[in-house]
Amino acid sequence: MTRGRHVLLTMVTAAALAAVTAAGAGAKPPSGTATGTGLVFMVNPVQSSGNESLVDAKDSATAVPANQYARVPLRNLDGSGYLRGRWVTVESATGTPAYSADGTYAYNRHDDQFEQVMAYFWVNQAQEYIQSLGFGSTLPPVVMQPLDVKIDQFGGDNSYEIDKPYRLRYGKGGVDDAEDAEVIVHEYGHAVHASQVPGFGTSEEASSIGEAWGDYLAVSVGLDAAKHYGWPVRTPAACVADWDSTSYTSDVPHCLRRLDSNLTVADKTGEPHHDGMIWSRALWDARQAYAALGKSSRAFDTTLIDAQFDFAPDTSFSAAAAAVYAKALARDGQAAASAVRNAFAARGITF
Ligand SMILES: [Ca+2]
Ligand SMILES: [Ca+2]
Ligand SMILES: [Ca+2]
Ligand SMILES: [Zn+2]
Repeated sequence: MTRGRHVLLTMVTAAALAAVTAAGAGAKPPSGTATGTGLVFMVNPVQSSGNESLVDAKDSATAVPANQYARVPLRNLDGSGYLRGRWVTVESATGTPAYSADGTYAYNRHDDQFEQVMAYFWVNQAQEYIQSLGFGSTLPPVVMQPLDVKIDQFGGDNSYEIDKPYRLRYGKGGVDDAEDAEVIVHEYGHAVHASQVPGFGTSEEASSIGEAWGDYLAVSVGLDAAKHYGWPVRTPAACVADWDSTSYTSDVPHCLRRLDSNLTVADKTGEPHHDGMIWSRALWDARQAYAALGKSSRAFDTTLIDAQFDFAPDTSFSAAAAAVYAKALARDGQAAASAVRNAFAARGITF
């Protein structure tokens, strides 16, 4: 099911991140800062249409109906005409870089520039979501720097984050990875952890938490955007990468992974993408439990991200769960904290 995806992941070095963060801190936006518009998928076209029969058809423009694109604002552009801005800088090793003198970036999926627009919009969206929770204002910043994003025709069906230079790379195997916002934001999730805890992910359980968090953030940012823009969600909310996974899954609904598996620690295999589904299910359950208590998913996400600052680079599930519990208790009260404890306990994670 995981097909080796993201196995090339390594982490940002603390020094590299600190250097870029310091350079970006306090810098004023350039005078040409502008909001453009672009066409993007509404997370992904399987999720927005509910049509599990959509196929890549060799990147054909007509494989996805025109009504599965949405016109969105592209915020925080630097005014250069390229997809460069405060929170993301798009590079492409495939095709001409998107350029617009009037801020309009309307491409279809067959155009190399479409993935560039997707990457710009969704990385910016993820950073804006995290900031909307208070990170970078009332809470410490998370990433908060222009991230280099490269769209790369390197053949495999894989995307990853690398540390020299600090950037995200999206491959073009099967459905182009950057045609699915859940793949884009999953990778951004690794940058989040690297920003919060330099070197995060040195134990198998920490790596699993990294994969789980990427999946969870991808779904959470996508659902938040869908709510904000009024986009339909016609596949199970817990399904990750509904569109990218059509290239390599036969079961319907197509999902790279899900947040609602029944895995527990008894099912561990030692493979982080697999074992991450233990952790992501606990996050998903805690999110629902917050809702049952009248607390928002934003409240849970704030608590979760804040707790992640306290994770050791080589954390165990147990120690990380205890950190989430402590943060929930401090921020949201005993009932919320107990719900968090129960969600982890149901996965066999106790502390
Ligand atoms: Ca494409
Ligand atoms: Ca792909
Ligand atoms: Ca999805
Ligand atoms: Zn990953």
